Amino acid sequence: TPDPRTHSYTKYNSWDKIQAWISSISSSNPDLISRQVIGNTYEGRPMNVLKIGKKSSSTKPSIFLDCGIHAREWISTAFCQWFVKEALSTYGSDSEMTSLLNQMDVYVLPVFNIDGYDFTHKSNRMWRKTRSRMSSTSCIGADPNRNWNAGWCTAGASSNPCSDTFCGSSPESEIEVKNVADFIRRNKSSIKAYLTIHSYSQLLLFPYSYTFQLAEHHSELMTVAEGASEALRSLHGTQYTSGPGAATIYPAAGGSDDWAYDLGVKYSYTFELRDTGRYGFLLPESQIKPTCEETMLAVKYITSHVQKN
Ligand code: ING
Ligand code: ZN
Repeated sequence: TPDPRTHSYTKYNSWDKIQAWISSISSSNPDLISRQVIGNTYEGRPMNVLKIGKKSSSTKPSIFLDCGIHAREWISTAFCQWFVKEALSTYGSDSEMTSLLNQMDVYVLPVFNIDGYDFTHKSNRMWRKTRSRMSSTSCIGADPNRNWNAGWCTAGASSNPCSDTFCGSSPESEIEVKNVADFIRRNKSSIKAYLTIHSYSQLLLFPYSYTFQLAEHHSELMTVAEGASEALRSLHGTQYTSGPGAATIYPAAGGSDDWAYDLGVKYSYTFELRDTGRYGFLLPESQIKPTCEETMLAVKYITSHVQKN
């Protein structure tokens, strides 16, 4: 495996490069990273979760972070790589990161929808869904952010397999969703926060998206989101809007943050990173660094709050 120091964090890396990076970064940092395969994708690619934190004999409270649920949202996948790099390089010097990794573990899934991500590099840059096949149709894939068992397929989702928001044949029909849901269910007692990274629109969303009803912890979730957005804005002036998904972006059932919240993970957030539409999904590589830097501030704001609560 290549030296992880040669990995570029300011480029949109192919799945092959990210896979090699996952191997090399974990074997180079055995004291802070352990990795586990939580299952394979539809096309058979291994889904690796990196557990980042100081080793402990007992189970630590944890945070789950995923990137790349949607294939074309390349800035999202770039962020998970950036997060891992920053965690390793600032542990021991940055007091916030040191305390986070001493007290908690962060589970990072660098690319959720690997088959789709690979397809956006090789065939269709604007692909969103998984790459699963059904015998009943020639249309391919389901929307992995409409496939969770949270008001499944009741709003802002389609039962047409050819739609970009196809909810799938049943909740967790997509093996990638099933693998992650199983992992979160298995580690439910330790997981205090669920963070999922999408693009674009510059939003910090929280439950609910499947209903306009306010979440039980609405005011705390809103206060934390506003604090995180303010921290993000402090670096480059990038403005974010915070709020529940249904009222802030659009009603959409079957999303991962609503599912995690209803399972009992109180701090459940969906980030929609840069920009607001000038480049959209085609955000230039020159914006990877500033976007990841500002997003780190928001993520650290949330993790600090979770640590205290
Ligand atoms: N946006 C999200 C989507 O899946 C979302 C918005 C968030 C929906 C949370 C449901 C729950 O449509 C993007 N850009 O993917
Ligand atoms: Zn998305």
